Amino acid sequence: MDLTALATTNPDHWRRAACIRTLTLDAVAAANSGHSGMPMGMADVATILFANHMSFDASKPDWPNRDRFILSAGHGSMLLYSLLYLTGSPDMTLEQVKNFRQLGAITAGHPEYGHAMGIETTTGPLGQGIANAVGFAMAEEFLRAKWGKKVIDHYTYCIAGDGCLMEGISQEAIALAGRQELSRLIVMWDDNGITIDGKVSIADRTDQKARFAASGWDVFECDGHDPVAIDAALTAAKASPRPAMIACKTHIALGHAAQDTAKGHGALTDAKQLQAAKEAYGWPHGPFEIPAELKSWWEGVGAKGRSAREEWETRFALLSDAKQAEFTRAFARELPKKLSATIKALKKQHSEAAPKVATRQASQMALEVINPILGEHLGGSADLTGSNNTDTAGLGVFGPEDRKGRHVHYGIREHGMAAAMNGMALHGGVRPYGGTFMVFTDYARPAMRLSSLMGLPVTYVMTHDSIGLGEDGPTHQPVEHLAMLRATPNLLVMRPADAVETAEAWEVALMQKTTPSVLALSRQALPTVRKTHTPKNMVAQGAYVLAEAEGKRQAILLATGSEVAIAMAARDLLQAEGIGTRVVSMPCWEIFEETDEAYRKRVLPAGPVRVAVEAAIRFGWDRWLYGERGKREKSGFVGMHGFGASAPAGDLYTHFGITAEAVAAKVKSLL
Ligand SMILES: Cc1ncc(C[n+]2csc(CCOP(=O)(O)OP(=O)(O)O)c2C)c(N)n1
Ligand SMILES: [Mg+2]
Repeated sequence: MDLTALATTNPDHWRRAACIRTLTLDAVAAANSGHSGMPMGMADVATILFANHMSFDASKPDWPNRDRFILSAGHGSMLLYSLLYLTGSPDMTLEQVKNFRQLGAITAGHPEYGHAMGIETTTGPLGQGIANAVGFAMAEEFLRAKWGKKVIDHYTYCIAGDGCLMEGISQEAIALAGRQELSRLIVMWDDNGITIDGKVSIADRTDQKARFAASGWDVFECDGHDPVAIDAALTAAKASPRPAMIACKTHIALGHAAQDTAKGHGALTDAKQLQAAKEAYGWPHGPFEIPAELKSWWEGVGAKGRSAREEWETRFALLSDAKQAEFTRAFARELPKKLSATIKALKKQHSEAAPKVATRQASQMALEVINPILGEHLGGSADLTGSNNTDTAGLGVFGPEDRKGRHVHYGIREHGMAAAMNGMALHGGVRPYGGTFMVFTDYARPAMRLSSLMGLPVTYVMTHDSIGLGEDGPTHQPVEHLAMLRATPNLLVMRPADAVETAEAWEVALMQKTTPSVLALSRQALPTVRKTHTPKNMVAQGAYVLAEAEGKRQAILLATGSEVAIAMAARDLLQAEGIGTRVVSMPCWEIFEETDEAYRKRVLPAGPVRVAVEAAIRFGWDRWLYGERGKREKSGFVGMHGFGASAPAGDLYTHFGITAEAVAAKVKSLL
């Protein structure tokens, strides 16, 4: 690589890009950890992208119509932090850059959503960012159709590395984007041929350009260090009617002794080599020092979009008051006022009619009344629409054929769906929900974890939530998934017992602004257990007394979802023998845990025998059986102890001993 040629052909550009390279070197050296090579290799691409193409206003990083920039190769976080600092983003001070990777700094090892405006998503788990970007671009298409070009009209740019493209999730994302013809999505691939273990070729020989093309993308390429070529590729990519991938041929750790080697991937901290690299850049300045004229040029880049932003604000102000309020409401994740009354009316109807329906069907009944009111609700399913019951009347199919459609055919791509929903929620103005079988939360898990970590109100409609799904057998029957989901911080796991609780669970999910929800829903029909209407949302209590003991309270049965009806039947058996039995429905542990002690004490008083019943493994139940004033020797569990089996649901419940009789017997053995 002839650095002198690079430096002399476009000297101004060279010095601008060197700002990113040297800040990266200095920050990584100060932290004595981090990843230098990626930002050093992609500095030229990022400089041209921000200077010539990105529409944004650094002084207002949350402007809704800004272009989005997603650094999927999150280990290269110093690229993003440098750009935010240089362009003058208010949160990103030089002090923060100097505190790279330190406790409390917003410059975390990998970019974390919420640490600073301008960090559009949390990246680090490779491949997530590019899949988020697909969701951003889908949200943009939807909102452009809904609000018109004057309100929403922007690009989504993404930098992805070799690692992002090797991860399986990238295939789901790329294929989805191709089918969706997301012409405003532009992915810049950092084609440096290097990963941690060495050359990419030791593990991969994929023709990435052919791969993208095969999925319906337009593919461009450029020398990732030639500003003119980069600019031309970006211009062409923007004009393309399909999603665009630009293969940017780069040198990892450009200008450093570790250039083009795996060593260049990580922390380049050797002082002499660092100095030599700076000399190669023609950079005589001290650590973290950006010469004033360069800083001011970069701040000019940050201010370039100000007029566009102000013009947007003027256009926005011309919308009717109602439209402005509606837009602002949706972006603030507020619910329409009518929603609560609508849910109450549905609950009342269910309590009176007492339908015997699967909760997946009850979920659809709830969506039928929610979706007409909640215009930003964008649903979908990973090829199980008819099973997950995520579609509602007149919703329409979202796609290039109809950008106002509100149900997405994600294809058999659970992981890609979850990551795309994260992107939609991050974009704002959209409330995503998506369905698959509960057992396939495994396939979506890395993105679901990020919903929780980022605090995104995504709703996961997970149907077929136990052995109750029957004949599809143990591959499809979740047993450990509730425990796994309940172990995840900042995730509401709701397992409603009937149509009433399902309507309440939907309301609870929609009330969240910074917490994702999983609705664990049954395939099999369940009787209505809430036959008396209460305007109060009982799922919002987490757990509650569904049926009180008659006579002296000797037992408390704790159950969720489909097993609540079993607990109720067990109560009948026990009461018939004069054993006073209370049934507590526990649709959402996380909320119950958060409610005040006095309420929890009322629901779970000390003394009686406690038996929990849930068609899943026991893990986690001890919290409610022994904790909360319970006693080990007076508690029991009726549920699964291993994987399920293939048979009709009723036979399975008998086979695995999850029956009213078994519950009653367990109680009696403990009395
Ligand atoms: C899902 C996931 N697996 C593994 C890692 C650890 N990791 C971080 S960077 C990296 C190599 C990435 O290679 P590439 O994208 O080519 O980045 P470059 O070395 O070019 O900077 C790996 C394995 C990760 N961050 N995420
Ligand atoms: Mg690489």
